[in-house]
Amino acid sequence: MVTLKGLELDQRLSQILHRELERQRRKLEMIASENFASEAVLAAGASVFTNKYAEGYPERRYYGGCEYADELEVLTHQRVKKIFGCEYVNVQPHSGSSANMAAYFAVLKPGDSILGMDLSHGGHLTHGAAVSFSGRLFSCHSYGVSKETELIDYDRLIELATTIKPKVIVAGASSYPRIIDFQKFREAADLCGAVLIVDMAHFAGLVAAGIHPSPVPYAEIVTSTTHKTLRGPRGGLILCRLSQAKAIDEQVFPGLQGGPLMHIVAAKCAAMGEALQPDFIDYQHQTVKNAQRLAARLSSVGYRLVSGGTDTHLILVDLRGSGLNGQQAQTALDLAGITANKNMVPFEKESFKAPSGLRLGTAALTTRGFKESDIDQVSRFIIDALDHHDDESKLKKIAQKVEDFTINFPLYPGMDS
Ligand code: DSN
Repeated sequence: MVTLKGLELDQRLSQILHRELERQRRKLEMIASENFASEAVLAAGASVFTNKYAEGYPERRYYGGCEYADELEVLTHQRVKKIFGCEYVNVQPHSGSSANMAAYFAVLKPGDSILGMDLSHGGHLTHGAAVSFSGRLFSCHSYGVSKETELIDYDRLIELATTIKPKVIVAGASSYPRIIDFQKFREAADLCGAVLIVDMAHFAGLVAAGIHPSPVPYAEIVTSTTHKTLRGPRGGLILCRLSQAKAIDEQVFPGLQGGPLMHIVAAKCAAMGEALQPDFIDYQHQTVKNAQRLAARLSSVGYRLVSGGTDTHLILVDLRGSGLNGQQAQTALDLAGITANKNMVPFEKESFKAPSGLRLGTAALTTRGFKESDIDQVSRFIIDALDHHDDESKLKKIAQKVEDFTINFPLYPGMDS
């Protein structure tokens, strides 16, 4: 049982925490946007900064008693700037969505136009999807990938930029497995005088390790989450040029948020400290090698991968023609102890509730120490589960094998009581 001091008498909550820990330990976590934060990151996030109001910014607070909050926020700034080489950073956004909202509000008025990546081609809800605040407040247009290569169609991007003349172009994606060419985005933005915003949430860890090109030299504003490949707490960041700093700060607070979550800033600080260590670079390289191994193994038995493979931490399997859709695949994998998510694939006509794709990522498994040979075994589990997607008893047997295998990779050993 997980023992958290003070929770001894709260049996119901303790049990939920315990079951979630065991779920994470015993299953294969392959959601491309998830990872396992270190115990240090978890400890900082559960620290006494939970108690502190610190509206404002270092040395410009609206509350007393902020001397250590100031020290913490400044240290976090220093670490982020060292990692990404940016001129300015705001570490207060509660999430990637709120980071994107603040970035838009800093440079746009309601009704202004945005050119972002189509959700079904790999973009994110906040890049202009009709159901998100972005699509509701702004006039949104989208670019996508080429039908032939499934890589971003940069010629079409430039064509759209020159005809639509958006105020903002957004680069970045949630299910695009390839490196993004920021120089091309800069060219498109310069052609129409747009501000370039890059949302690097998925690949921020790869950028930190120098595996993916950095958007910082190209974009006026770069947003990110801190919990994906960056392996920190759930939260957001905004990097920007000094010329945007005032507008960004004003939009985060008081524009969108009140008090920052200083305990989460502490956890971001811990994660950034880890990202500055040499083994973080090894970790990111291994994550990509593992994704490429997974891609090779699934391709070798006939699964079609969008764009043919990956340069990053994720792959997107196109299940059309395989006899099952993304929802069926997700359910079968879940029963087999493998956690992943259904996803749209470019140009598909299916509903987003039962799309044709399956997105798989290797960031979390790599944190647990998985190497390529372990990914070979993971691939066999996935193939076996998809082959037997309608055989519940077989899927349960696979789940037992998954657990026997996965439990050998320690996760939070210090949490055992
Ligand atoms: N929802 C996240 C993902 O899974 O990619 C992006 O914010």
